[in-house]
Amino acid sequence: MKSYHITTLNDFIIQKQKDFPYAKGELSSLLHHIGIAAKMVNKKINKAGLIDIIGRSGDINIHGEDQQKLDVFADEVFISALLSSGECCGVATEENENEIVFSDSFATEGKYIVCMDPLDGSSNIDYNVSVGSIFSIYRRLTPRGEKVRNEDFLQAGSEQVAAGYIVYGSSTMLVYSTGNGVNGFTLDPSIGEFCLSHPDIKTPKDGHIYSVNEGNYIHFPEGVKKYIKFCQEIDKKSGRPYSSRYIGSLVSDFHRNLLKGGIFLYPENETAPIGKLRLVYECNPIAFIALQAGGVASNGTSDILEITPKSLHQRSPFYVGSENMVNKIKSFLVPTKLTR
Ligand code: AHM
Ligand code: MG
Repeated sequence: MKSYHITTLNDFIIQKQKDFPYAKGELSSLLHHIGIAAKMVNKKINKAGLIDIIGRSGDINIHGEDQQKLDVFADEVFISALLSSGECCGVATEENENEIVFSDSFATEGKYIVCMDPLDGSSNIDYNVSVGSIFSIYRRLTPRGEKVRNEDFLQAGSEQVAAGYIVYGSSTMLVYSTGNGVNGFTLDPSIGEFCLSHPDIKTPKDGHIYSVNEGNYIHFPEGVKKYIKFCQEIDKKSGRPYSSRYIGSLVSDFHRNLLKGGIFLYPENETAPIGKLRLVYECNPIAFIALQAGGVASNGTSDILEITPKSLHQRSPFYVGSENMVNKIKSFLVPTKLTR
């Protein structure tokens, strides 16, 4: 008989909770609420071409960039979902200069803080290109019952309890890890549920894809230029150079490379001297997923997860993906760093 069994995100979260006998379901509830918010954002993104939502909201965010209407919507939806979970006592997002501290008595008891990029790659929305949401969950440092402080949000990425992303692509997927492997769920729009589609994702040790904004080539450090030239040489095994693939949407570029094998790099360059991507809510959660899937993430000299952030919106160079590829670029970067 044909089996109709599916495992939904919620089934999976509950099954996993049973693996931890002392778990009280707080993290499960938080993940469940992130899943709900993701469905709301997904619905809005799907309608972006149909209703008058495409385009700029007219506001400039704290980084001086135009805010898209969907940026604002996604920010509000995720923050409300996290507040109503009752398990989260504060949130830091790309769209807000300072952390948002939940002050009602219910939320101040929450055990977790969340750092998020609610809608990454949003400049792509007008052109129907995939975008994503990225999240990172930490245990609070301040005692429960008190208001959380800035330092709660400035923990090294190695302290993450869970992290994940949603990619709003040709289908919508939620990928997350609680530190025990990586699992991916595809949204079935007919039933409105994320269904387990990619259990226990392992990224290939090696790959043939490099993802970088090559338009910045002349501004890159010498080591990065040399690595790009290396990628363009004939690979002995395949008989062809590596493939260059760059969407310009971190979640989508990373997701493809996670499944196929590859490297994503956003180095420091003359126009972005410390890199572009944000350590706390872009690099750290993506690095957590990469490591859980068997990959590597570095800023060129240090493991991303070992860096203690000094500020919420700190930027970092970012090299992430298949182990052999990231190690290869690091071997190009080291001598360059020493001589610069
Ligand atoms: P955003 O957070 O303002 O959307 O910017 C982050 C995005 C990433 O998704 C992507 O990897 C990168 O910026 C692309 O930058 P560039 O256009 O400089 O290549
Ligand atoms: Mg972003």
